Amino acid sequence: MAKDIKVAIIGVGGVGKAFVSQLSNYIKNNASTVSVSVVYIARSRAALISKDYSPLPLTAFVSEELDAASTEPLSVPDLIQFLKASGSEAILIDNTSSIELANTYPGILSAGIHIATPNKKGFSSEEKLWNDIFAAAGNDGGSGGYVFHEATVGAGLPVLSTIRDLVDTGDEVTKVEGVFSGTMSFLFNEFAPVGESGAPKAFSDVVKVAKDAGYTEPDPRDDLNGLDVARKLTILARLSGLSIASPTSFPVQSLIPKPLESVSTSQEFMDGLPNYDSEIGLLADEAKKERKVIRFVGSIDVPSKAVKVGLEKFDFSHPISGLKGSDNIIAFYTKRYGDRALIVQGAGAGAEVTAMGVLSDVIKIIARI
Ligand code: NHO
Repeated sequence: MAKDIKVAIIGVGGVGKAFVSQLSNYIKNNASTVSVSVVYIARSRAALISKDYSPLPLTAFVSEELDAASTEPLSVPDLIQFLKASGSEAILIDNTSSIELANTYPGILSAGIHIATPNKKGFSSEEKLWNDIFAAAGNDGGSGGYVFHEATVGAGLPVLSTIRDLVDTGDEVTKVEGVFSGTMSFLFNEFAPVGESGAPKAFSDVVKVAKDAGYTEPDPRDDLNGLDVARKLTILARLSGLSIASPTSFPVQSLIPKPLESVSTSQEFMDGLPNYDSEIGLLADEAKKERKVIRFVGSIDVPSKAVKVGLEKFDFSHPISGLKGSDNIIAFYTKRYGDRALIVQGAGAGAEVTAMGVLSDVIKIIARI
């Protein structure tokens, strides 16, 4: 008999829409072995609820249907009760970036509901939340639901599954380093390309191009402050066995000029940024004279417990220097792999590849229940 699984989706933005489309295809292609019904879809202010647990239609218009919906979303306790009352295994997909929702994961997991999410907040905030989530989860033999969050680092790239496999099979991770932000990757691949001999670009111009093309957050300071990368490093460091209090408990270099930190609008920030082009331009020029480029990277040195995020110089021939577009690259140095790192590289940002990471987690959960 086909496994019967109920799914609740919270958050239908860029990633959520791509996820709904990919899940719809998965359901069609696997109808003979799994019966997956999406019974709840919610955004901040409205929800679609299938009270009799029949599957909600997963059309390309889910977002518009939510816009038109007048039903209030359920509170988390009510959602848990609704899913438990179905009598089936249930998976909650959190496609938001809400810390309030992430704070409720321990209770959701304790109720036996599984979670798949690209939301970094639950895994990269205070260490207590991380501990509470994994104490409640069934991942390591406990009685709670399974929780998977592959897309919190490197979107759909197999980054977290790789580090888990290394650790679970008895290897020892000694160092992890790489480019973890698609936005930062794009900015520096454009601003300081390898061997570029033409006129140097102004950093503020590159930020403007990236902003206009939608590669940055609406306010580019949310990319340039380094916190997104610090959150990803926190997750990887914890999986490598380090105790990390929070994403601000280690050095994180912000690329926001101090006087522009407090300006109130994104436009004011963009207007002021050209005044600071010379500082970062100088760094790039100095690196070029050494046949190097600057890149915004993160690294974890496990034996010395050192985690840091910021600008570093790399030889023209280094794999980090040769990245293209908004690709990520993550190098794992371990006892088994020795000096030659295990490298994962590819598109690390964007709705489709992030949604793929979430769906692959859903498929892993389905295989385990
Ligand atoms: P959106 O488009 O803002 O959508 C969020 C949705 O959640 C909205 O519909 C909003 O109404 C809803 N929502 C918010 N709070 C809610 C609540 N409490 N209850 C109900 N609904 C609520 O965001 P995205 O882009 O779709 O992102 C969704 C999640 O995926 C976020 O946690 C984000 O951090 C995560 N994520 C996105 C990406 C990406 O490429 N878009 C990536 C990873 C994770 O790999 C990607 C990445 O790291 C990009 C990064 N900027 C980089 O490397 O440069």
